[in-house]
Amino acid sequence: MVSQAPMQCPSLTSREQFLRDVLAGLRASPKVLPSKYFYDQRGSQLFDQICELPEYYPTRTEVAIMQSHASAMGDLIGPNSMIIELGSGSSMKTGWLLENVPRPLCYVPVDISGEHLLEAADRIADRFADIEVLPVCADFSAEFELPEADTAIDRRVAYFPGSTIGNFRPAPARQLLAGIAKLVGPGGGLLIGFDLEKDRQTLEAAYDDADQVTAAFNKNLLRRINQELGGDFALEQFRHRAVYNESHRRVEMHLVSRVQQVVRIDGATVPFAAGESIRTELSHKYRPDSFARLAQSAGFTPVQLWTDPKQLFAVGYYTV
Ligand code: AVI
Repeated sequence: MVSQAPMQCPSLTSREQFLRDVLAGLRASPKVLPSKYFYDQRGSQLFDQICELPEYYPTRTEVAIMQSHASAMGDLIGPNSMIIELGSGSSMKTGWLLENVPRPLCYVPVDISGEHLLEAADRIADRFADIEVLPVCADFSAEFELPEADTAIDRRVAYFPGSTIGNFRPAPARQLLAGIAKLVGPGGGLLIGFDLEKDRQTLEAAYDDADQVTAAFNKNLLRRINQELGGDFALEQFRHRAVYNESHRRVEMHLVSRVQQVVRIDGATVPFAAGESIRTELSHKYRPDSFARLAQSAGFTPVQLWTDPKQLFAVGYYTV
């Protein structure tokens, strides 16, 4: 059953805020653009395509881990739980978990995109008639209020799949995890997917695929600036670059200017030297122990970790 309470979505980022963020990033040295702006409708479609690419191992590996270990995860979570999925999107990986958590159970998908959220909530409610589904339209990286469940809840468990935590630098990642610890409270849990450190070749191929889907995803940010902010980026004058920065244990995505040029955005001018780059995304990779330290610094205690046979990806359970 999906809650009938009226759902209010916070207003999406305004054009002014988008423009402010873009100009501040392009005036910085080195130039940067926030990766949260990747995900307009086209960007979300391209991201879905990325998840299917042979080079992009994280999605299928995480799904395989969930398929193999959901029963053990469900046992750890236990009955009378509220599962709060952060950035639930289409609730793709949720089924395996919900099938395996003992009842009674309440599921709270949290996403900024109201349309996506309600469709996914309906699908989950149709499939699991005995689960109370309470969608919340919110930006999970900011504070938001949890709904009241009909049945008494023994614990709250946040589910944060997809290695989205890797897109945050260490300090904001710690802050986000500390916010999750506060949300679930004492006795609560966190089931989280994160990407593991590995060889440079595998990592760079995952972010620079042969079919150039990731390149299109990266350049979509410039197309979006053109469309929504009246920019005049010539997309063919920028090259997609993905590089593993080993000292920071992160893959960086860049858009590199092929020539010296000046770009105009809403009356402002942004000069580029030939070869100058805009950094558009960071994707941090962890070792089991480095992630455990991060989680501990945010108030969590590591309970169990599941990985795949090639140790490409990990899903961990932590409690407050
Ligand atoms: C959403 N996030 C976890 C993806 C990642 O792997 O960092 C975004 C992505 N960027 C390029 N490919 C996928």
